[in-house]
Amino acid sequence: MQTIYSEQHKLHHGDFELIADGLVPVFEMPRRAEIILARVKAVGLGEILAPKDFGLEPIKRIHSPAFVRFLENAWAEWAAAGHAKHALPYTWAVRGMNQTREPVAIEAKLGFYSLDAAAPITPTTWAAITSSVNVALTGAELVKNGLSSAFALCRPPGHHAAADYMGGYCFFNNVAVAAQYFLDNGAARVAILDIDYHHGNGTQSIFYARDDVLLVNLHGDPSVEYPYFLGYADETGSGVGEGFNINYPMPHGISFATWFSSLELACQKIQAYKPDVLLVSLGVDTFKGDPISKFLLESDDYLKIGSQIAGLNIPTLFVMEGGYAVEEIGVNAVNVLLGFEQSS
Ligand code: Q9C
Ligand code: ZN
Repeated sequence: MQTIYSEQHKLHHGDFELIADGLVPVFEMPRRAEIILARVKAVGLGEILAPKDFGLEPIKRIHSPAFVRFLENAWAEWAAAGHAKHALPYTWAVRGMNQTREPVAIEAKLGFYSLDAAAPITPTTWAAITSSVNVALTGAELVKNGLSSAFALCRPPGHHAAADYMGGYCFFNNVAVAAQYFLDNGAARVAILDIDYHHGNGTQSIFYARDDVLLVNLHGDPSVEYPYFLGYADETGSGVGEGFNINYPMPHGISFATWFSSLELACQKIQAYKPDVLLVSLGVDTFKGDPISKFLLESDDYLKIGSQIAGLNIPTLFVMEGGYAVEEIGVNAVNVLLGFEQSS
């Protein structure tokens, strides 16, 4: 399997994120991608390619022009306002406040375009987030042109980002942009399987009213787990999209066997949909050693996940999402790919 990777990811390295304990050093760091790349090389997974530059048009198929403009200009506006530390939001438009009028002050724009304070903007974040989308799009192009699989080693991740908000370490929704690219280049139906520990709220909100994308999410129960405000089982899609969004929320501490039975159900739904292509939002924060998560998967379990996905026999693009047990992230992520290869 070929891996698409760009060194540009290193240009995004926030200093702090806000969690219950206050501002803490970021969990989503450059070393994550470096460890995964090292493991790809160590096991000889396949060729490693640099991304092509697809420009902003494919991004604007998913993200609003105003949000793209915000991200492009955010650091310059933040610096011009006299701030030197990395930009984080701190005020949000909740029920009853104006959620549609873009404010002028950059401090307010940050809240207007975000879900939380876990996506710091640095002077070079823009270069990293555009390169991460290009990594996903380059993988999509390879699969569109006939490869049976590819691994987009995206960083920063994307599945918490919606059409017009960032959050949860995500800025652009890499998997959503890649899915749209397939649809714009000949695919009639695509499926997205999101196995990151956290619900992919951004991807869900982007495709919620559509029937050309089947989205299946396996994740921690949002009543007790981030992102808290989306990801329940009764969210099944709207309008023509009714039935094309499927959530499998699961409680903290569930066994791999129970988690895997949800994966089997997910694969049945995907099989029945007969997609032209499958995209996997590949998070390995389901690992027992993950510092911010509460599932208990072990490294060998990831081989079985890859094998199960291979059983679908659909051209597959893996898109990297979360995973914060940094020393083990390479073994865990690449085990999914090895399990896939061994059963293909
Ligand atoms: N105590 C991804 O995995 N903060 N994002 C959660 C937990 C945000 C995770 C706080 C977690 C975002 C792509
Ligand atoms: Zn996650």
